[in-house]
This record gives sequence, structure tokens and C-alpha cells, in this order.
Amino acid sequence: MFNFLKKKLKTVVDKFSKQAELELEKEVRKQLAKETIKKKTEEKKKPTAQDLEDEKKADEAVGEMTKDIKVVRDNKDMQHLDSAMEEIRKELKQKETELQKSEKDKRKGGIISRVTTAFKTEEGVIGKLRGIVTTTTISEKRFDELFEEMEIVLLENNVALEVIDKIKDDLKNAIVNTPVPRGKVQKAVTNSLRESIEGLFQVAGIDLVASARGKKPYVILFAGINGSGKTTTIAKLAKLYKDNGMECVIAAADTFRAAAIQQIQLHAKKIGVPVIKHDYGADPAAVAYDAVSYAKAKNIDVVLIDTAGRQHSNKNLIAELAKIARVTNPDLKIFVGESITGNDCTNQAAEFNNAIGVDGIILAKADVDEKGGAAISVSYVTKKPIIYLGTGQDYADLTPFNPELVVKSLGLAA
Ligand SMILES: Nc1nc2c(ncn2[C@@H]2O[C@H](COP(=O)(O)OP(=O)(O)OP(=O)(O)O)[C@@H](O)[C@H]2O)c(=O)[nH]1
Ligand SMILES: [Mg+2]
Repeated sequence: MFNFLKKKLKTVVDKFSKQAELELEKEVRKQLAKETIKKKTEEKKKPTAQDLEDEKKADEAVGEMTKDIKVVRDNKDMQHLDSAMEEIRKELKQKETELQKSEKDKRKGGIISRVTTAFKTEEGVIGKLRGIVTTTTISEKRFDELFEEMEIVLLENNVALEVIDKIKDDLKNAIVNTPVPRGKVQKAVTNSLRESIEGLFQVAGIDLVASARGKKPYVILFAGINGSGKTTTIAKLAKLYKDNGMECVIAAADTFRAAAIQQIQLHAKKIGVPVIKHDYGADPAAVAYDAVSYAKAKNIDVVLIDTAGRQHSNKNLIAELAKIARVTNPDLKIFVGESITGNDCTNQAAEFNNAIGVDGIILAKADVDEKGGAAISVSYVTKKPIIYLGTGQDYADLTPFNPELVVKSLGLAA
């Protein structure tokens, strides 16, 4: 899962970071240039011949010392800035002592004070440089332009719009509103993406086995559009409960699709769990009700209600689903979505949630989903947890969902 998105994301993050880095560099240079011009205009006043001679000597003395500052100005990190400051301080002390020894005339004070002033000016410049280097950020306008490509990658991979907005806001906060040292943009971008994506899964998860131990019978209703993976997921869960020493009964409440009852019976036989069924065309609510009664009578732990696939837009079929829920009063309503359908899956989950109130989501066919947009988005959009990912057609192909899995699969782990 996420293979395609992972690859694309890496390329776009690299490119974004490089461009943002250049942008930052440009911005710092612009500000430094402004600073230099300001300094030059401040310095200009009419010098006397004496001044000129003193200035020349002072310049020579300062020249050496300011070499480091120039390097810093060009492109150095803060560590270099600090060591340059230290060096210059030491050199100034030395120069002062030298000059005090060699210059015996009245101008001595003049030259020394010029060196000191020159140094102070440079120290002031360094202070400003420090300010510029540590507080410069790229402009919001340029950020928006640079983010466009990332936005396209996220859209192409079925990430929902509101999720893209959140990722963008978080990233803007991390590199526009917060100064990032040069050379550290890529790290800042990766960290921001990781935290932003982790933040998409703030709803509490559901442990299906532990929850079912807390109530008997524990009734779970499964819903979703046609072919999303409901029946297969129910079979996987029946096996999971059995493996955990719990008894299940399956309600064959898809009385609509041809062969649906045979399909679930076949699974049930393989796993060794009973099925409650009526004829095709029967009221699915009655089938589900019978399954719950059977579980109560036989002291069975869990009732799994299989339902026919339906579109959220089909009012009659949604009303039928609501009736099943009314009659059986399930402990959990699970939306089973098809991961590969991306944004459609996210929208359907939201619609089913509006229509019948969903407690959790299982995303089937995650094994064939190279993009993963639904897994990234659906929980944030619906505020419901993803409980499991269906990762194949075997009963064991059910992977508990956790956000670290997403972050790791996207190559964003810390
Ligand atoms: N690769 C893969 N295939 C799956 C997964 N889950 C289900 N399938 C396949 O998807 C197809 C449809 O699965 P079903 O379980 O019948 O889906 P359904 O939602 O019950 O379908 P309807 O009852 O017709 O609405 C079957 O061929 C399954 O084997 C999964 O996690 N991975
Ligand atoms: Mg089915």
C-alpha cells in the first residue's frame, strides 16, 4: 500500500525542499544587500587628510578580521557565525595591544578607536546578520506557488481536499510562519508532513475482540456499496473471533443479490460458524433479528450481519438499512469501503455516516491500492476510526490499522 504515493511524495518533497531552500537563500541575500546599502550610506561623511590616513591603517587592521564576516555573509550557518565572532574578538584584543605598542604619536587613540569602532560596526552587522539568518522565511506567496506541485501529487493519489488543506496549513506554519535554518528545510518539511498525517487520526480506535468480550451477544452491522468487500470481511472477522475463542453467528441479510446467501454459507462452512438465512427476497431486518435471537438463545458471543451492497443515494435501500439497525440495535455499525476507490470511498463513508451513523471503518483491498488516499483521508473526514485494512482474499488478511503504519509506509517515519 502507498507505494505509488510514497514514490511521488519523495520526489515532490525533494523538489519542494530544494526550491524552498533556494527561496530562503534569495530572501536572506536580499535582506543582507539591503543591510549593506544602509550601512554604506550611514558611513559617508567628509574625511580630513588625517582621517583618511587613520582610516587606511584602521582598515588594514580590520581587513583581516572581517574576512570571516564575509564568509558568514556569503552563506554560513550559525555555528560558523559564533566561531567567527569569537575569532574576531580575540584578534581585536591582539591588534589593540600591537597598535598601543607601535603607535606612540597622538593619532594612536584615533587609530585604535577606529579599529574598535570598525569592529563594533561589524559586530553590529553580525548581530543583524544573525537576526537575518535566523528569522528570514520564505514568503507566503512563494510558498503557495511551491506547494502547488505537492497539491497535485496529493490529489492524484486521492487525498481528500480537506486533508490537503490541513497538510498545507501545517506545512505553512512549519516553514513560513516559523524560520527554518538554511540547509534544514527538507527535515522541516518531512517532520511537518509526518506530524500532519499523524494528526489525521485523532479519533480513538476500536478493539473488536476486546469490545465483544464486554457484551453478549455483541452485534455488528456491516454496510457499504456493492462489491466493496463486506462479505469477505465478515468471514475474516468470524475467523478472528473463533481464533480468539469466541462463538459467532452470521446473519445472511443480503437477500437481494443472487448467490449472496450461498457465498456467505460457503465461508461459514469453511470457518465453522452457523448462518441464519431466509429466502431470497425476504426482509433482511427479519433475518438479522432472527440471528440476534439465535445468539441470545445459544449464548453466542458475536452476531455479524451481512447486508446487500447499496448506494447511499438510494433512499429505499438506505431506509431498509436503517430498519435493520432499528430492529437489531447493533453495538457497532461498520462501513466497509473499497480502499482503491479513493475519494469515492471517502465520500461514501461520509454519506453512510450521515444516513445511518457509522462507528468505524474497514478498508478492504488495501493490498491492491498503490495510492492510499482513502486510508489517509477517511478518518479525518468522517471523524471515525479505521479499524482494519483488508489486505488480501485469505481469512488472515486483516491488518489492524494504526497511523504509524501510514507514516512508515510513506517513508516519513522519524
Ligand atoms: N485483494 C483483495 N480482494 C478482496 C478483499 N476483500 C474482498 N476482496 C474481493 O472483492 C470481491 C468482492 O468481495 P465481497 O466480500 O463479495 O464484497 P461485498 O461487499 O460483500 O459485495 P456485495 O455483497 O456484492 O455488495 C471478492 O472477489 C473478494 O474476494 C481484500 O482485502 N483484498
Ligand atoms: Mg456481500
